[in-house]
Amino acid sequence: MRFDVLTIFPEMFSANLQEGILGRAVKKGIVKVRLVNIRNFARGAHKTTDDRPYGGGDGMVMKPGPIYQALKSVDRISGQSLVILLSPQGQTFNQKTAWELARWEQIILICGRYEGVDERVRLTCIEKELSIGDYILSGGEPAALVIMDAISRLIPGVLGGERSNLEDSFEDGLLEYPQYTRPKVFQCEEVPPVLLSGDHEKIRLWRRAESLKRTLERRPDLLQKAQLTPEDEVILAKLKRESGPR
Ligand code: 4FV
Repeated sequence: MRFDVLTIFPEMFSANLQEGILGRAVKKGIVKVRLVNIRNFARGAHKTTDDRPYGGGDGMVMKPGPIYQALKSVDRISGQSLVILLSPQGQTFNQKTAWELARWEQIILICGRYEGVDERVRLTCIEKELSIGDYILSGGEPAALVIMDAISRLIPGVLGGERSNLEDSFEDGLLEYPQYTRPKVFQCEEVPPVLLSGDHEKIRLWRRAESLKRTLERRPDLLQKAQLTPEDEVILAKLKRESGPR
């Protein structure tokens, strides 16, 4: 997977591309990241990348030219690359989108700043628009990092032997079950005995019930979309009986 990131703050990515799972994937060459500084494509002595909005109003808008030229500088893998603008007006990013995007060879991410980008950037450059959530960031860079991290975990070889992403939250549409590690007792709180039993079937059932319980309590909206087995339906019915009318 190759990410090309168009930004006026390339240095905001350095640490994330050296540390953790994403950093290791970059070191292993499984994930390639190219940072393109939009300011290098700005004209004038001050290389301005923003200007005042036509029609008045607060704040500044990113100029279309430097973004357009920066994008033209990227060598695209034909038929295998997708240009994405990060903005609050985009489709909300989730695990399903991450799987869809992980199938591309090259993802080009455009990070807005200020009040956003000139609308003609959308008309001339953008193939997809994504939002990481209904809140306003000061720039698209944090959103680009979120998306690069979530997609990279799905690339074969990125998650070492220590785990697979198949048990992650949302993989099967449910929230993940509670996790425990040593010590057996912490702050007078004991690890659930079933997890110490060595009975893998009992452990599987307990974890599934905990996932369903947590999802029912915290994100009942997810249950509508989740792929539930007949066994899940039995557990869920029991949970609903126990928790009483909502
Ligand atoms: C955002 C989001 C976001 C809006 C104006 C950057 C900011 C500024 N991007 N998901 N939420 N972007 O708030 O992706 O340009």
